Amino acid sequence: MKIGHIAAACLSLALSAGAFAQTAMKISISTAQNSHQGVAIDTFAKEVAARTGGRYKIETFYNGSLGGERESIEAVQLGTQALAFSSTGPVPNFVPETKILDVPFLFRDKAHARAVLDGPIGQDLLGKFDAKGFKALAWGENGFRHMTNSKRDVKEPEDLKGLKMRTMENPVHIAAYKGLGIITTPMAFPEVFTALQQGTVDGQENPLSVILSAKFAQVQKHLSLTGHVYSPCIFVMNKEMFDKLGAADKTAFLEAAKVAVKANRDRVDQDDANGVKMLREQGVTVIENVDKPRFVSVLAPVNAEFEKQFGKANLDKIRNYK
Ligand code: EAX
Repeated sequence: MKIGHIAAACLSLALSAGAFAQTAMKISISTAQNSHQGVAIDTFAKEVAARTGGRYKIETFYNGSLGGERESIEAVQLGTQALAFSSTGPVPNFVPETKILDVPFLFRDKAHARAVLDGPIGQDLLGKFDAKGFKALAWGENGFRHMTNSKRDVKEPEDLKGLKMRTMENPVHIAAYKGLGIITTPMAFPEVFTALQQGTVDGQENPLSVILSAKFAQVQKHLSLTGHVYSPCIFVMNKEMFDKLGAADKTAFLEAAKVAVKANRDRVDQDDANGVKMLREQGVTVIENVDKPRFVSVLAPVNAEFEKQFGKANLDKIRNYK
């Protein structure tokens, strides 16, 4: 072989090695693969691979196998994990501005919440993550949260008095549930099933998507469709890792997150449509006619506190968003 041929062979080898160079990045969720969050990260992984010609491989982890949501977000901030898809439960501990989204009875329905998150208010909040070491790629969805317990039917707030319930590690939730007379026990999600099973807590609250995928029907006999708070999800990425991407790859990651959110929301809609029937078949008593106005009026003092903390004008901006 002539020198020129060897050089050409080396070059083509280098090029093909370059073409196959693959960067692996981890993403995690606390729910099962067969869930609205599993659909989100599976779709994201597929879309990133397709949009970067396989140069980025997103490795997916389910069921809190890399840690609970707070631990995952911490890992993303530190850069020991590239990405996470999480509810906003522990997020205010990192980006306090997001607290406002978890105020009870703030959103009328999912369409309202999605419009706010996809509009200027939500996009502005995504920008607040930058200063904390994150690139927030997109808002996703966990869903409207409902209460379950092992003790009794809950139709009005008075029925909650003295119930010991697991809450997320979210200061807004904790304040509100205390206002409803609940004995609050903040806990990371991977511990919840066992805590319910062993009776450490009587109940918990989560969207139907989570109640179904976590198989809570095995340990909770009463569900009330309280819809007391909308629970967003979010795609977060380590900021340095995002900043290192080329312009086209940045777009690929952002677009992949958008497609993933669509799949995620579609699955929440599907779970909301089928969940009650499925849970009844699994032996859960479902109270659909919850006295919501009563919940809102019992929460009035806590709400006044939130209006002071977040500004009534800011809350109204979300409430009245069209
Ligand atoms: O993100 O911690 C919770 O209750 C969350 O809703 C759940 O892990 C799904």
